[in-house]
Amino acid sequence: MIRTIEIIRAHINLVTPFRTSFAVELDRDLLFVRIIGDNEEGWGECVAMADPLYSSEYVDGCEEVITRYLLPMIKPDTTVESFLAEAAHIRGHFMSKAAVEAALLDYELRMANVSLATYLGATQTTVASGVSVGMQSSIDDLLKVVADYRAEGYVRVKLKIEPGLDIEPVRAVRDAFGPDMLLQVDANAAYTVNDADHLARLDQFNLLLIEQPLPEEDLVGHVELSKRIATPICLDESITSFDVARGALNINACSIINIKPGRVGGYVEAKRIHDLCYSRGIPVWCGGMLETGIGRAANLALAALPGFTLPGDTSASKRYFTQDVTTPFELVDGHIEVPNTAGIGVRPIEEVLNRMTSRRESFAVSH
Ligand code: NPQ
Ligand code: MG
Repeated sequence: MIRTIEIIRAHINLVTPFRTSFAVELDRDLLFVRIIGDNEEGWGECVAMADPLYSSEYVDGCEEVITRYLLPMIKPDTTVESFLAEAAHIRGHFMSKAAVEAALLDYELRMANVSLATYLGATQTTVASGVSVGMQSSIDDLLKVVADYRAEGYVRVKLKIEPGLDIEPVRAVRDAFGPDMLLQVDANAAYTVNDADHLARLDQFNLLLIEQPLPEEDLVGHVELSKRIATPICLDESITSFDVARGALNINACSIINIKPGRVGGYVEAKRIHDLCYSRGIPVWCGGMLETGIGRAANLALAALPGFTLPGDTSASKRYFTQDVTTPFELVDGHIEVPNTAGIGVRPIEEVLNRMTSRRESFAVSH
């Protein structure tokens, strides 16, 4: 029986500033959900940023939604299934729902002694790892950073782009690392459909894909853009649910999807999107939100499903953090091992998490 739920707020520094078209991030504001039962506990990590710059969600807002609306739904005998049925009445707030779902999943699967990977239907024991490279202050710096990641073994490179910091950096990386390196770009919605001719200049670099060139709501703009550029369009921010994914595919707004469990309301919804794409031959890959080992472990389980045929942003812990909250995930031959013990397969290292923790609140669960 579930007895207590904790909300843990913490803070972790990034090893190096991460610049995207929407922000320069130096650190990460963390929110964990901890479900405590009689014999087990379960952990979930909320992926929301401190500010609503990637999407409308932000971590203080998530804490409000979780404590005000979602935690009261949890009773001693709540299951993932019963929680999802109730939480469906709350509109939106995908990242809040995903954090609670993840904790319930970990709790339930630990009690059943089943790994999240097995539960989701994983077919791979390791996952090919890509790296997301922030914008750098010069092309020389960019080439150095990419060279370091290549030396570490990352099998795919994703460059963050924005208007004016796109063609030349991509050209430089393509020239320096050759035609065979798997290379893609992510605009985080920094363009408009009027930039179609400009974006068509990226076609010459044989990119795997361009991720989210236009705003989240502009699905129809992506349809138009897809007719004017040859580079495959992959959606990230736009895909907030199974229904949106199906619609985007039906109208040809994208030919590839970046699946982030946090963005779509959880691992169950993420699996539904995977299954849809798999049945249609649409490649998917697992995105990242600078998760600690808690969220990273669960993402690896998802990324081990058969439809994840492109390397994801599931990088090693040290890409982002000097000291991860869990035992660090490491790259071996460009791959990361999928946890195979019960639940998400990892736990926070208590003293490490305590050092980072700013606040911990406890909620009693009753009928
Ligand atoms: C993306 N992630 O694919 C996101 C964007 C992103 C790995 O590129 C704090 C929290 C900082 C979430 C920076 C990658 C972030 C963040 C970037 C998400 O679009
Ligand atoms: Mg993205």
